[in-house]
Amino acid sequence: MGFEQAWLSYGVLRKESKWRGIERICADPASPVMKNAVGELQKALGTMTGKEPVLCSGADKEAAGTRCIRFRQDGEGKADGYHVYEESGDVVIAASSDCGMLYGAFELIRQAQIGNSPVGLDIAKDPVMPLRMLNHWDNMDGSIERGYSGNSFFFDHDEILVDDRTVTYARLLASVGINGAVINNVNVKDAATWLITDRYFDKLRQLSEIFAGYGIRLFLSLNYAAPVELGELDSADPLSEEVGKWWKDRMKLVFEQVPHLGGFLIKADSEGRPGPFTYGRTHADGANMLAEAVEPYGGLIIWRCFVYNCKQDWRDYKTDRARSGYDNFIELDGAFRDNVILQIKNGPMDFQVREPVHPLFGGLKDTNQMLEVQIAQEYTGQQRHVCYLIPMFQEVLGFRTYVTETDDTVKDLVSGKTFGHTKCGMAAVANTGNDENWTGHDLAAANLYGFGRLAFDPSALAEEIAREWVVRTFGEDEEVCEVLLFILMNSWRAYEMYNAPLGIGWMVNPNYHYGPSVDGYEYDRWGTYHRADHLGIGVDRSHHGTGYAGLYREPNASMYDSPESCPDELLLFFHHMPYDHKLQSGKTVIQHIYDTHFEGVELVDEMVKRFESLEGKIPDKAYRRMLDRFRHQKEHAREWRDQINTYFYRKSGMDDEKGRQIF
Ligand code: GCW
Repeated sequence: MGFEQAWLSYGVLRKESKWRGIERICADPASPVMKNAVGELQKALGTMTGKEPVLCSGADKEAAGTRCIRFRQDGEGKADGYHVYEESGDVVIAASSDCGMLYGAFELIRQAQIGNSPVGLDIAKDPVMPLRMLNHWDNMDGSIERGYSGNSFFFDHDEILVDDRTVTYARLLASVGINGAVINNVNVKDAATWLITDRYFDKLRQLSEIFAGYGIRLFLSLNYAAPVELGELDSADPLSEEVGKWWKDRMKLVFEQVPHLGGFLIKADSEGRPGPFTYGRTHADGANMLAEAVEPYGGLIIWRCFVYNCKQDWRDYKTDRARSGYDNFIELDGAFRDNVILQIKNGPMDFQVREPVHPLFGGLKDTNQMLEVQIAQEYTGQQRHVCYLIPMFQEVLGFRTYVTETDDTVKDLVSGKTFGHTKCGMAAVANTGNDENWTGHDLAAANLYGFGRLAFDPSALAEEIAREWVVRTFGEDEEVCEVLLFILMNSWRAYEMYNAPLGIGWMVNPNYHYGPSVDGYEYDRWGTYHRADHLGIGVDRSHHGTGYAGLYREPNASMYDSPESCPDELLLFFHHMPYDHKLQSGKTVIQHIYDTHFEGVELVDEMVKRFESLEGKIPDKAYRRMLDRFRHQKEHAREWRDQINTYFYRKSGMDDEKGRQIF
């Protein structure tokens, strides 16, 4: 299938643009990364100005008055940081590493695209998070778990694909500073277990070299039971000497064959995946054994904390899925080797439209940690509804954990500021596939773009990121920009309004997680209940209930523990409340449910109305694709509104004070 260039599809610059005067690039690119840095500038400026800058040697200073882009080695600079500035008409990219030079080159391209002049340019940036990763849930048969943009462009029929699309993918990632990618699903089964065997080494090496040329390290998801499933051992006990040796030998081979490999991501003892529990061992035992095996090659073991009992009884009010990540890992704080990173989802449940921040953030003190978010919109409209998630991620990053007196936010923790960790960062479950536009919904590309920008620089504002993405993708038309910004910036709020109310989550159809089903998960085994009856709704996670609120540090614990101080948006996550309880907003719970569901639909109607005014102003193909999705969203938002409102109207017997139609 063909593919588009997303935000790297360059438009023509205005006549008076000062970038037009840059006729040369002075460099002697030796490494693949430097070659790409130069090549990207040539390609971009060539397309934008209609005249490709000539490459001449860095030693070649005089070329009769023409302006150039130059590279300058900067011994002082932080790894992968850059400084781009104007110097007597020329533009200089200064960095201490090749990767910094590449990021600097993409910074220039960005500046040109968003209409800024090279004259007086002076921007210096260091990546704030050391690891900025995508996690693909791609299966080797070509399907994608929770994929909403077609099939995998990494795998098909158990083979690895390496082609033009791979290169464009790497360019897109590097252009926003992403420096790691896990290409296969964390649920490692069948052929994927064989990725660490000679069946796949050649293709993996090719792929990793393309990635490395763009400063991206290739990672793989690992099957914890590989020694058994590959038929070589009877056990995967992490404390068995034989098992340890098997992994050491295996990793020696893997890293010899795929030298650019960064390491492995592991989902163990989670949702039926194998792990150390089988042998009565801990997560630390399992992770440390693997970490020891990859340590000689500088490899990392990224171990997921998404561990919970998925065979719960809905009648059981004591077991709390929200607690389980914390309960499973907190005792192990300090027990992991230095090249292990724990990867923690943003919330304690599973990527709902609203959740509190995971209490392991601020719980753990002595362990490398990474934040996992999901830009694949599993629970946020599956890339058929628009839902720009960067504002949500920003709230998560800004959350104060109180683990220390200052520098205690999630952002501080995962950027290494709080405890001086260097192995940390942020990962996003990817939203890409082989659709022409990469992300199914054209507007979902803003999440891919935004994730990279945010991980590089978490202080960037969600709205600024969105504006930049719009301009880079659709050009500088003010009206287009205004309309798409309105849509993006209201989209998460709108989705939350017509979704499950007040932080309760989960009112979706089981398995595929799309569309409303209030009781879909209520009598199931997954630990995801709303506990609604005719008097009230919500899960008591206070000290009267599961005690989950107490897992936070003060003052967060007390704030969540009391319904008086718990923020409205999370009230039903933490408390079981009567329908006539008055929220801080002054509305009752039931009236809030009715109002937000009606207003959410109205907001979507407004978004769609404004979108329709863009016909003819954005490329027709993209317009049609989006229009299709917006029409569906409009209808589907009504389905959400009516199912939720009707359910609670029938349960509570309470009228809408505004007398609107509820069935
Ligand atoms: O939310 C759940 C998803 C699973 C996923 C799991 C996980 C990859 O529904 O599809 O498995 O989370 O994060 O491991």
